[in-house]
Amino acid sequence: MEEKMLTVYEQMQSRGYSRRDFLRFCSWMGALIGVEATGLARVVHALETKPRVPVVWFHFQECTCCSESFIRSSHPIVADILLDKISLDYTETLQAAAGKQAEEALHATMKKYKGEYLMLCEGSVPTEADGVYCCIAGRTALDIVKEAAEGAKAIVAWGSCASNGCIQGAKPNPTGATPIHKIVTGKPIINVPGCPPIGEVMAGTIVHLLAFDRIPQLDGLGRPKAFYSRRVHDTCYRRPNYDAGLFVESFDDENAKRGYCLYKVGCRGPVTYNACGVMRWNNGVSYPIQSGHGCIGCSEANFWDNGPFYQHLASFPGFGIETTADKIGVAVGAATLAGMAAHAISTNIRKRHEIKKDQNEQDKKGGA
Ligand code: FSX
Ligand code: SF4
Ligand code: F3S
Repeated sequence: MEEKMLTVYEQMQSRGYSRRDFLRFCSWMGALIGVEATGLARVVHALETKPRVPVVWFHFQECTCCSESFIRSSHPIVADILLDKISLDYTETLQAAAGKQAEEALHATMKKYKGEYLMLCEGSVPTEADGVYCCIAGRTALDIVKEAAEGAKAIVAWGSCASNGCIQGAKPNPTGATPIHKIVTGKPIINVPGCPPIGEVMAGTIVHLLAFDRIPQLDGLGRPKAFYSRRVHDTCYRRPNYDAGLFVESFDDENAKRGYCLYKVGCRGPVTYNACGVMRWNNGVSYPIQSGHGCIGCSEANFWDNGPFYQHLASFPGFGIETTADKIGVAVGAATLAGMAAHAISTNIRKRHEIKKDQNEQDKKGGA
C-alpha cells in the first residue's frame, strides 16, 4: 500500500503536539528565516498542507557534527518533526536500516522521486586517486554525488566541509577534498557553512525550502543571506570594547576577565560571516566569543590555512578605526587626522574612557 505522505502539521498532531505548538513553531521559524507577518501565513499554510518532501542525506568526509548540531537544535520540533519528516528515506548515521536495506531505500527514493527529492550533503568529496578515500557500499563518494545530484531538485551543502572543503581541504589536501559545488553543476546548491553550522540555521534553510518551494536568497558564495549577510564582528556584544580600543592582550590577563575584545588574541570576527552573535548556540546560551575564545572563522573558506588562530589579523577590509585599532594611542596625536577619522578616534577615546570608568566602579564594588 502506498505510504501516505504527512504534512508537518499532521506529523506534529500524530506526535501529540497541539495547534498552538505548531503555530509557535511556525512563528519561531518564520522569524529565523526573516519572513514578514504576511509571509508567516504562507509558512503556516505550507507546513499545514504540503506533503513531506523526500530527502536523501549523505555523509562523506566529515565528523558528523553537522547532524549533531541539527538534532540538538534548541527547538525539540526540529529533530522530532523536521528530521522525521524529511530524512527517513536515507541518512547513513540516523536511519534504522543498514547495509543492503539502506542502499535499497536510497535507490528506491531516487527512482520514485526523480527530480523531486532534496539532496543534503555533509562532508567534502575526495577526488584524488579516483576518489577511493571515501567509499560507501563499494562506491566512491564522487560517483554517489554525481548520480544522486542528477535527480535532485536542489542540493544543500551542510557545513564548511561540503561548502568549501574545510579541514580535509586544508594544505596539503592529500585526498583532493572538494566541495559539492565544484563537483555538481546545473543544480541549485545552497551552501550552509560553519564547522558545524548552527542547528537553527540548518532548520531555517530546510523550512524555507519546504514552505516556499524555492531556494532562499543567496549571497555570492551561495549562502542564505538571512543568516550570512553580517560579520560576527557586526553583532558582537564585545564590539564597544573593540571600538574603544580595549583589548585582551593574553588569555589570562585582567582584560580577558573584563570581557574586552579578543581581536589581538586572534579573533576572526571581523572577516567572518555568520549568525553566531545573534542566534548563538545551545538554545541561545553562548557562542565562542562569549566563552572567552575568539572566533576562528569556521564558516569561511580556507580558515584552517589562514594563519595561526591566536595571532591577530594583519589587516582586514573596512574603514576607519578598524584599521587603526592597534595604533590608537599613536594616531590620536597626529596633526593630519581630519574629518571622519578624527571623529571616530575621539568618539572611541571617549567610549574607552567610559567603559574603563564603569569597569573600575564594578571592580571596586566587587572588591568591597
Ligand atoms: Fe565538517 Fe560536518 Fe566541521 Fe564536522 O559533519 S563542517 S568537520 S564540525 O560537522 O562536515
Ligand atoms: Fe567581537 Fe572579535 Fe570583533 Fe572583538 S574582534 S568585537 S571579540 S568579533
Ligand atoms: Fe565559528 Fe566564529 Fe561562529 S568560529 S561558531 S563562526 S563565532
